[in-house]
Amino acid sequence: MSKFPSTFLWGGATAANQYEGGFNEGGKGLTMIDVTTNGSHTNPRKISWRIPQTGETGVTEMVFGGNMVFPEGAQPCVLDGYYYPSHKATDFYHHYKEDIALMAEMGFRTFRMSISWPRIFPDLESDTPNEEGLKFYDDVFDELNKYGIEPLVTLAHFEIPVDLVMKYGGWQNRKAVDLFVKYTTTVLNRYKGKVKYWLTFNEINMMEFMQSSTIGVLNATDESKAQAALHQFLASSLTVKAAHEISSDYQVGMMLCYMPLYAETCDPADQLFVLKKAQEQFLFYSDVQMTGKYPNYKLMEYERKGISLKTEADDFDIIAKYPCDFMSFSCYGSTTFTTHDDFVANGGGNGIMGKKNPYLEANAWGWETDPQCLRIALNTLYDRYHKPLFIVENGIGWADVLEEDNTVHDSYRIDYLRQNIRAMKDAVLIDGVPLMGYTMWGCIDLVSAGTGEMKKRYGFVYVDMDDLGNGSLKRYKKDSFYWYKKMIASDGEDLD
Ligand code: BGP
Repeated sequence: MSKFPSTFLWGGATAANQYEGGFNEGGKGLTMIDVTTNGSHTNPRKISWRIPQTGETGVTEMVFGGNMVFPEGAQPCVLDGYYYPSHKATDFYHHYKEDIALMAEMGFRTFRMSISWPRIFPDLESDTPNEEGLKFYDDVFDELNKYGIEPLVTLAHFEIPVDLVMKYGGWQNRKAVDLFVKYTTTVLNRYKGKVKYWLTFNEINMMEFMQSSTIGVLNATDESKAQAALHQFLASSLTVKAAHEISSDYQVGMMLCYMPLYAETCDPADQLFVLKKAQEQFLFYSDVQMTGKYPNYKLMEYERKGISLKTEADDFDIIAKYPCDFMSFSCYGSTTFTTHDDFVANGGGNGIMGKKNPYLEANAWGWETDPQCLRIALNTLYDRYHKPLFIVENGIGWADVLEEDNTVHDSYRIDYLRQNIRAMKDAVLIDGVPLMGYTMWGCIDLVSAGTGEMKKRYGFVYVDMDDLGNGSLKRYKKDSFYWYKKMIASDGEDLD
């Protein structure tokens, strides 16, 4: 047998904050990404702010793996003179019909997208959702259903409302749980019959590396991160509960940023280091969301650090009773660590920085591609949780070139996909891992989350737009478009 089952959900993935645009249309409220400027591989994105009392304005760098310090009283806001890529993004808001037709042409069976929370509740406190926002997603789901494409909907993908951050201090405040569950219950009720698959928090563990757009805790500490994590676990479990009550068709997944971690040497110290890293920054989040239980290693860590979680009586029961139905994850490559003196974090990757792996190649942003990462990831995660898996992000960013005849020859992307899908196939057809589907990240070109650039492109479809938002927004099919279409039509058999 060399084919995937015909029910396998092939598709592509996007997120509102990088793709949707229309940031001030249809009554949408502001998110933290809407006040985040563009940047590059070497120049970090920045969050702009104003101090209302003094009128002083400025920007603070978004630092991966570190905290951001804002001046006293600073309020994130949009300022003149800066470029904010999310405002237009690649304008799914006005192009959804054209884009969905392109997805259908490739044979997509699923499309991962996110709902922007402040498009539904621009006023977080209100009990009345924004009908125009609800209607937009109704139209999108109807369009997908017209082609038999199953929506896979992320409820929170870096679309954190500015009000949540400024009024409540983000997810460290328990109030975030109620506000979020009000929003998720609203959309779960509204889209019953149109959507089956939901994801709660995109890359929930990304709060380890980047806090402003995930938990909205500016200047986070270990304690506030721990509290925010508890609140997101609770909100996720309450969403699972609501989903199951609303429709027996609903399946709710968690979403982890995952990558195999390698020890550089067979020195036991390196091996232990990698094991602890994997627990602390990755598997803790899936351990809780998939098993419903806080692992001992984390509880002991909290004790050592003097962190005591503020909880209410039923919190741990709720988390235990409503774990996620399936596990989804992103995986772009792997990361290598060593404890040896010469360790330098010179290898790039999604959030976590390790050491360059001499066996692997990297793209222009330093992200190493690893032809075996999906097979290793799928086996590791299935061995740990024994629940169905879904790969909801995988792909390669590249500075694609649109030729004069409007073609894009992205053979590097085809090579990447061929290798990655082959490894995924081995995990499914040789190792027997139950996998629901595969959605390639950024199927239509969109803005990079890390750098805010357009030139770090992932798509099967090129969108004419540059790093400063200039361009016609016209769509062009790349060579990989035809490759993916052929591959899906053969149920993954034809990888040539
Ligand atoms: C993941 C995010 C996505 C996406 C992707 C690629 O962490 O979930 O939103 O952006 O990484 O990263 P980048 O856009 O920085 O290349």
